[in-house]
Amino acid sequence: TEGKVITCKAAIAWEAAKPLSIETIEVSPPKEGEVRIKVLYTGLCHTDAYTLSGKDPEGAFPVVLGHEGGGIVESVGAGVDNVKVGDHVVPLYTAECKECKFCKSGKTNLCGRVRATQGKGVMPDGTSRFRCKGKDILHFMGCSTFSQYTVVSKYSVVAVNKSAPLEKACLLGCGITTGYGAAVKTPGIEDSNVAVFGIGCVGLSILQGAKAKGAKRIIAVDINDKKEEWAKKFGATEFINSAKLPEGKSIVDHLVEITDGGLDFTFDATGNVHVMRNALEACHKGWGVCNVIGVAPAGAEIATRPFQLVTGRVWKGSAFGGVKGRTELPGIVDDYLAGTLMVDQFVTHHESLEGINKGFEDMHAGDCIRCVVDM
Ligand code: NAD
Ligand code: AHE
Ligand code: ZN
Repeated sequence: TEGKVITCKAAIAWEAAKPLSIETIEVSPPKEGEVRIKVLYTGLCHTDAYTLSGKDPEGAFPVVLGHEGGGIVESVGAGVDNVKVGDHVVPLYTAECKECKFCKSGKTNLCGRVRATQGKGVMPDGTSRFRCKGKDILHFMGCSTFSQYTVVSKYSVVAVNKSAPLEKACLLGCGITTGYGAAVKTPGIEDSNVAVFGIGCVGLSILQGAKAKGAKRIIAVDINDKKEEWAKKFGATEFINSAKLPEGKSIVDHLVEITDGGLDFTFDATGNVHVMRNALEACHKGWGVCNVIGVAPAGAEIATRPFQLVTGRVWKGSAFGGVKGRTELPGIVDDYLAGTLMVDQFVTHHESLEGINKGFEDMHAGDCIRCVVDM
């Protein structure tokens, strides 16, 4: 197949807010600096549903969505030396070129190399590798894992240990790494009080990371009672249903009261801007840090009284848990293999590619942490 167009199946989003269509798609060979991957499994992340809904300001159609995948390198273009044919790989929506201002700063995992074209849904040369029914189809987040074959930049892929089952390790391509990284990379979380808002795949992974770092008190907040059992399994010491507080009591007042002035660290993993405000305001005066991870719809903005910041609370955020994918993801996969990072437990639902729309329905049902699609 090397050097040839591959014809395979993909789930295409022709337009916003419509179910995906399973289509026959043509996937061109990788050009210079590109890698073609046979995608074996993909997780369904809330962000795929968000972009499909039309609420993502960068959303463009028709597109092959999906960014939480695991697969095997089928072929590589000229100048690719970081992965080879047959490697087990995870595509990276947060690329790492190791050479740009961002990568060299030592201050961020964001990379400037391919982000502009990635946001436009094309490869770094400005064109697409996908065609269907005579039309070019856009890429998504530099990954497009809802196709049996995809093409990514060499900066957007990392090889991982072959003993890791890809049907589970695919979740390290987004949800688990995003939460776990956000917690374990937070300096000073040891010995602290932490609150996590939103107990989905991301929130559970934050709980797991906070526990691994030795946080003293880990409070999980959700509006779904079913999340209590999940939260405790992943390290929460307490669970609060913020929709069931006594009349007139806000979640901020309640948290500040039970923690003697507020939390050292809070995390938003809901994407709701009102929750982001609560997460900031529940921080301890003088030093509390709120990390925003959730993704909010186009047009939504966060607000608080500036006095909240004047008095020492910090609002920050992170993408992909602050993890540098090519440098650090293999180590996280090894943690999973060593049994120090729970991954298998996140998979609550399975679907075939044909059943992918059912997977999105499962996602909204309330008892789904992650659905993994067998491509
Ligand atoms: P999810 O839907 O599985 O989990 C969200 C949880 O939030 C659910 O348990 C829900 O009941 C809860 N929730 C909803 N409203 C709430 C409220 N008002 N108060 C408290 N809890 C509430 O989603 P997920 O896959 O875990 O993703 C969480 C968010 O993180 C999404 O917005 C997603 O787009 C985003 N995300 C961001 C990154 C990043 O790199 N920054 C990566 C992955 C996902
Ligand atoms: N494209 C949107 C925002 C979407 C967004 O924030 N994406 C997160 C990852 S979500 C993964 O499930 C992210 O990493 N953002 C940083 C980046 O560089 O994309 C918008 O508002 O335009
Ligand atoms: Zn995601």
